[in-house]
Amino acid sequence: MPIAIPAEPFDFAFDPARAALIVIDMQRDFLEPGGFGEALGNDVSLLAAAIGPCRAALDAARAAGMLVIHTREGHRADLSDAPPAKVQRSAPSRRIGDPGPMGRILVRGEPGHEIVADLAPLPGEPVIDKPGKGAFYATELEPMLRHRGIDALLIAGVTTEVCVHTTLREANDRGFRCAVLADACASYFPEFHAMALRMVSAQGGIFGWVTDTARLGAALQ
Ligand code: TIU
Repeated sequence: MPIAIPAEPFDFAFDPARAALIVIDMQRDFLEPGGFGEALGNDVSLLAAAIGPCRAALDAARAAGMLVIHTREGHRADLSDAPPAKVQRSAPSRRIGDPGPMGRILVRGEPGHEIVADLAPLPGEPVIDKPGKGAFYATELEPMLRHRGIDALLIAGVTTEVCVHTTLREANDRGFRCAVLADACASYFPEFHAMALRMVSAQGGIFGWVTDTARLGAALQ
């Protein structure tokens, strides 16, 4: 049954049976000290605010029987899928692949690459490992959504202006209708978070809709 969630710039209508919640990169590497985010010079504590709302979104989506997909940014141990230009620009303190307190930075299989414990995927929930900022680039995400008849996405995670926005833009160009859950996203730059959200819903919803976990939870009950 289609439902409508209050959102900006206007109600976001979707059928939960044809929608997915995508939780982007809620990994220790971005949220905890000693990982990729801190190596880039960021205060990682700024991202903690998104954990509770992500959990609320997961609880609501799971209870409604919606498809839930998690993503992780990271690279093969030999860095063969890491563009040199990306590795070179990751060097303020430690580079991608360098050893750190949570293992090698942004490398698959290392402790830092894991999703934070509160948001751990449940058995059967797909986890997309992606080498880029967008979740569609060089991954199986698009066929996974098409095969299940998904046409609407609810997007949460970090960071708002980097991996959330890149994924949203990729999804929008592929014809998916997307709503960003504002409180379930966060940035190392609060002003970027605010402006990234405004960019989504401006111009009549140029990239999609903006809503929040309270409005999602109420609509799914
Ligand atoms: N640096 C930053 O803001 N973000 C990333 O590098 N990746 C994600 O957003 N996941």
